[in-house]
Amino acid sequence: MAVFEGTLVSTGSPRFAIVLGRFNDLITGKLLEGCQDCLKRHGIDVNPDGTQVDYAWVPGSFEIPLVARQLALSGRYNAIICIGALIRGSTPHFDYVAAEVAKGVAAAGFQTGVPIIFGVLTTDTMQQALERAGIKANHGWDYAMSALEMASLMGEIDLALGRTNGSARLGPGVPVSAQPVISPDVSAV
Ligand code: INI
Repeated sequence: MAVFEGTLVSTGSPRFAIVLGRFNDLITGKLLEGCQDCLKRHGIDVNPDGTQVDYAWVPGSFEIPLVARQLALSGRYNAIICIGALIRGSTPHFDYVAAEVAKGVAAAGFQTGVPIIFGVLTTDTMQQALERAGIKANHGWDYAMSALEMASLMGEIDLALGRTNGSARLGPGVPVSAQPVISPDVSAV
């Protein structure tokens, strides 16, 4: 029998997409910086003009699952990282959005077989969000680590099951236009 375990060292040239909510972009921008820092220090080229990371900005967390699923269906990515920041207000809005984004991100992963990382902060206050987006720690780093590990793990499992050639999980016939989905904001980061 086997033990499957992902590594954090990128073999081959894995591709990632990062889906980001603009809502509370003071927070999501900082999470993105942490995420990019981690990917870069693990040998990933995070340049939006490069070949390894594409970026998609959405209005708010509620829109994240749809775009993550669409990107996953392309067959182009080894993992997708979803970044959002939900901060509780004085109405139930937060709860509705939080529930849907969590379910939607999970469903997108199940439906497509692509690891989709849930990097949506849900906090009661802006202070709590700031603490998790750079003041005390930056969870963007953790999201990137999870993406690296899951991309590697899925490649390893595929290889063992004889599905594909492992690290190149995505075979030929990648259907998407080769153009990355880029918002102008990202190139300034
Ligand atoms: N979206 C967020 O990402 N964070 C929030 O805190 C938030 N709040 O509080 O309203 C939020 N709302 C917008 C929502 O995600 C959708 O973009 C909007 O409802 C349009 O569908």
